[in-house]
Amino acid sequence: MTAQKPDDALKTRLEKHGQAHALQWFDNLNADESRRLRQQLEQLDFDRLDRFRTLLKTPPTNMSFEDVKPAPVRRLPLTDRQRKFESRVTELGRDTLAADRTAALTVAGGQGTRLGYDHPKGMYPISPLRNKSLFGLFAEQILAARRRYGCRMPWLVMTSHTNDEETREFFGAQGFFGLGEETVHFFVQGTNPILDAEGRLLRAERDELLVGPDGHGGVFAALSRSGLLDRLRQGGWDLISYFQVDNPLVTVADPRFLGHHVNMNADFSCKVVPKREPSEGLGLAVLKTGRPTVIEYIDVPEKVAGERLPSGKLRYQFGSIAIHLMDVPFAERVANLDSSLPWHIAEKTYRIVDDAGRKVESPPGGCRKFEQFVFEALPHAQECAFVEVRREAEFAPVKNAEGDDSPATARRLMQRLWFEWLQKAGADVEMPKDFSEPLIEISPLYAADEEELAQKTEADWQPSFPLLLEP
Ligand code: UD2
Repeated sequence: MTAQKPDDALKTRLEKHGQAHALQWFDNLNADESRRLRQQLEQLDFDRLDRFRTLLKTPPTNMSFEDVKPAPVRRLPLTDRQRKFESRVTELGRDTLAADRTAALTVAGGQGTRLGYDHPKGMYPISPLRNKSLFGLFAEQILAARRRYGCRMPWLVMTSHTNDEETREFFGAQGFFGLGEETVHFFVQGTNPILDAEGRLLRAERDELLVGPDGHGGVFAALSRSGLLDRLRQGGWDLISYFQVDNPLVTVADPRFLGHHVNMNADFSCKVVPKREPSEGLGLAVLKTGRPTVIEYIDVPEKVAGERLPSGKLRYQFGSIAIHLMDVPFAERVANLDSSLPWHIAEKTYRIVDDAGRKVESPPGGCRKFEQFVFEALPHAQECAFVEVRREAEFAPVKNAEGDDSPATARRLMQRLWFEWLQKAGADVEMPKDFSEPLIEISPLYAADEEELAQKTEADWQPSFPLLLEP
């Protein structure tokens, strides 16, 4: 077989778009390799590539904060009157769940580099006693919601080119966690070429371009491309409960959040918590030129992030924990926008194949990855409910192998919450000081929240530990 070099049309395109160096990659390839590489180059979106190259040449501008104000937030209730209002809103959320309008969506396409786990992050065994995976815990919540509210709640799982196959195999091996295979829908997010600092294409292998997932903001295009937006519409689901794969404490079917979203006629909503310190890695909930917006923490100057009110509280207090509700028509609108969401550039290090065909490590931070963020769809929303939630009850991110935001901190937070539930249910237990030995686990199928646990618990119950509550 003769090697397939780029034809004249592709050659001209590569030269015109500053990628002539890719032509020399073909010099030492066999027929199969050159076909593979040629196909990838032919499928490139050269307009987008040009946009990336322009972005690399454009010096970053500091965002203006003159037109930025803290966002109005639906706060946790403190007074009886507020509590009454919250219960009415929560009731509305329960009705919404019972009306079978909601689908669950997990973004699980990230590369999980910081955790150092060599599989899709959702497979990570996180629960303290049963070692259930993140996916397994979400599945139990979805099953529990289906039973409680009598709804069908499909589950949409966004994967990426690197972890799609393994994710599907895992679900298969776990029997789809009893959810029914036909109710779980995988869809693969898009990829972008990863470039060097000068905007040149790079190779991961001799016959393979270096590409990376396009960020969780790729969810809109991927949902549309996969036909899932149409399926949701046809199935009568017009609301999406969106969450990240890295938070085992997320409440997938949260009536209070849904209630606020529906009550405000919002089309994209965000859960927020007060930031622990100005530098905490949470996007800031703000109004920019009067429009609800989340600004990623790295884009917020220290001075703004640290600004304090006379009370000592941060002026920009609320950060997004990346749990959203979005309307299906809103997702359709964003997927069909003429101009794309903004692109963010991350500086990364990868194993690459250099122009001479050798496998080498790129210069540290020498590769440029282009990503979109889901929350940057917010300015396209008509209305947004920023809803404050208790951090300890809803946010246990698993990002790093050790230290902060690690499996160890997440397990501690989960167990602390379950102990609180026990205490509120009247059980005679003290909060342990130390969770180095696993002590407790409550399956969402046994009790999905403290009220459900209270219904199943006798006052003065003296449980023994380790305590596993499952159906
Ligand atoms: C995200 C938010 C941050 C805060 C924090 C809470 C961004 C940019 N920042 O920070 O404001 O809310 O979460 O934990 O999002 N993912 C994909 N495809 C991709 C990239 C990511 O599916 O191409 C998924 C990934 O699998 C994970 C989630 O998105 O579930 C978050 O990704 P991350 O770890 O990059 O976000 P992080 O920690 O920088």
